[in-house]
Amino acid sequence: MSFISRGFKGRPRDKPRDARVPPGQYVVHDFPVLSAGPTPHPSLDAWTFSIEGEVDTAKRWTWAELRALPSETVTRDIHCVTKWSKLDTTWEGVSVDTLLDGVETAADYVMAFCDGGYTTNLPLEDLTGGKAWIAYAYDGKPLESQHGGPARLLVPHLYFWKSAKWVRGLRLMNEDTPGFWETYGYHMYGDPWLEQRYSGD
Ligand SMILES: Nc1nc2c(c(=O)[nH]1)N[C@H]1C(S)=C(S)[C@@H](COP(=O)(O)O)O[C@H]1N2
Ligand SMILES: [Mo]
Repeated sequence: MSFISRGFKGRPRDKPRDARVPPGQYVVHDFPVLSAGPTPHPSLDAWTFSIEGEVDTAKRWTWAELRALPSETVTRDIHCVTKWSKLDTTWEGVSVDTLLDGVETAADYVMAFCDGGYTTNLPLEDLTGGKAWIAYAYDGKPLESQHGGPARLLVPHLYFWKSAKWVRGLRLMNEDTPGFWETYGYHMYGDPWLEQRYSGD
């Protein structure tokens, strides 16, 4: 063991590369596209983002309203279940905390829903506390359609299938109900550090 250990102190980003790549993953430098169906091209005039389901009062934003909310720029590593990881991806969007501000709910789970019908389920806790965003820019440019533009969910601490592209809202639920890939056997939670790829992992 070396006397000066790089991994010993500092923020997670200062970790050596290997320590940032979850087990079974390899690093890519391109940005692969993984979509279960065709890429939707919704009109921004009709676009809305909703918070609905088990909430006292549902909330809804137009595109202009969403863009007017305070945004954050974040740089995170992303991890696809098909084993590619991409380090230091930079996104801009609205924190889910901002959208949930003032929302009263007893629900513990969320179904993200999208144009095109894709869904994915997550614990509400994984979308709060500065861990998730509705992202509309990537690398300083509007998010490309193929990567989920106009806006996608970004939940980088879980496998990337939880980061729903073309997201249109969050439905709060009392029970954890499987979304699209979860119905086909993907893990209900999807922690890349625990290799929770498929149900039973
Ligand atoms: N609406 C929607 N969101 C989706 C998907 C999809 O098929 N439809 N694929 C998921 C999967 S499996 C991955 S790995 C990422 C891929 O995002 P990318 O195409 O921007 O790399 O989006 C996730 N979000
Ligand atoms: Mo994926």
